[in-house]
Amino acid sequence: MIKTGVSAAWRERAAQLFPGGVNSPVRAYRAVGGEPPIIARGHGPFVWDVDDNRYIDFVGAFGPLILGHAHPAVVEAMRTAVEAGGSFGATSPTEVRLAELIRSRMPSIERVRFVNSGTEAAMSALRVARAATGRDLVIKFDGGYHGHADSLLVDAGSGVATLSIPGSAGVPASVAAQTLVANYNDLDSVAALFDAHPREVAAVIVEPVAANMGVVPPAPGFLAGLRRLTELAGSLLIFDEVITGFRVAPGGAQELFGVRPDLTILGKIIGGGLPVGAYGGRAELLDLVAPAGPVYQAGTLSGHPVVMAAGEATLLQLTDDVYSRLEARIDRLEEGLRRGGASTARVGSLLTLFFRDSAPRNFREAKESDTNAFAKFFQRMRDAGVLLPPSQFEAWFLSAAHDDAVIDATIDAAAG
Ligand code: KE4
Repeated sequence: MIKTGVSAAWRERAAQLFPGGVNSPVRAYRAVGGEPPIIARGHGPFVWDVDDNRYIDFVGAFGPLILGHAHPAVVEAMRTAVEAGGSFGATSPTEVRLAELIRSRMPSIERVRFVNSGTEAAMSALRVARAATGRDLVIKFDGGYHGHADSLLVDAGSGVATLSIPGSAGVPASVAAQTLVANYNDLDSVAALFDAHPREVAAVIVEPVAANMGVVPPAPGFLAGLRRLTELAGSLLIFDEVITGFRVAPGGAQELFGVRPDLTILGKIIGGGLPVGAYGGRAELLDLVAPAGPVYQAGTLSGHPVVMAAGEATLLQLTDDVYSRLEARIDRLEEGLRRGGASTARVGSLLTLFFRDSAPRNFREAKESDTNAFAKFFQRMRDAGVLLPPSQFEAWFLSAAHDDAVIDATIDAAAG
């Protein structure tokens, strides 16, 4: 039986301090109901709440913890950096080493700039694209999430030629109007926007594997089609690899699908669980960024040595053997879930179980999922000691610490 007394007291204090009692909306469990846990610690594939209830964790801090919680090599690297004095406001060897590691695995990234979140990385990449092309409009995809910068919090306008409307209170209509919304896996919807706005689009920004509508893989030819359309239009192609970077393959989705973007956004795994983001790409694009060029972007704690050390330690652990183990484990999990009749979608160690007759190909189809059925499933899994991301539209994040026993326990819990 789940104990909840201590958690309730912490939730009460948090409710007096934070909007909705949380520091990020999804954590409030509004999509699944029930009271969110207050997590005290994690180790390997497990987390414990303050009532000492143990859960098999598929949240994994929403993606960074591909090695699992408190991996000894990551903890040791962080400890060393902290004991050396954790922050200097100056270039340090760790950020140089991490950037070299990133470039060695993602050769499209000739230059990179570290920032402190995926949001910062996305907004900065758009600024570079607008400076490089002298154009204002950006195309994103319905259901694509790239952080909470104003210009990326928009909803599709009523028709192809119409401009977007704000997707959040506080986003000015004038800002939303600079963003156009296409349908994922639908190249015609992208071509139509380019036709309606010739020579006005600075960039297309896309999650090469959509993971914020649940996992929706790119249809065959979709990413190559975006590469072709952007080249024809003189626009840049931006891959948001905050989730897929170093997750779905050693070189991310751009390696897995063989499509080279002009700019890449990174986050999560490259910080080993600490606050991080990065944007990178062709040298002549990044050399537009201050102090090398006219695009201003700055950050007090960018390249923070402890963050860089955690990211470096994480990437160094991500060997071919670890990726093979992740593939074998997610295969086992997906096969087990499908035995129960579920619809699943997965790429690499990202997986979503959809309460829908078949896996969706875009956000409209994803929204047809039975979210009430998901919420009931979520609570049943939680009661069985398995913590899933609290939304039908999130990915399950497997780690290298999830062994066969943990996978089998998850399958048993799902079978009910
Ligand atoms: P942050 O600003 O949250 O570091 O990164 C924003 C971001 C950018 N791009 C993609 C593809 C992302 O998935 C994210 C953030 N991911 C969500 C989970 N789907 C973070 C969880 C949360 O918002 O609490």
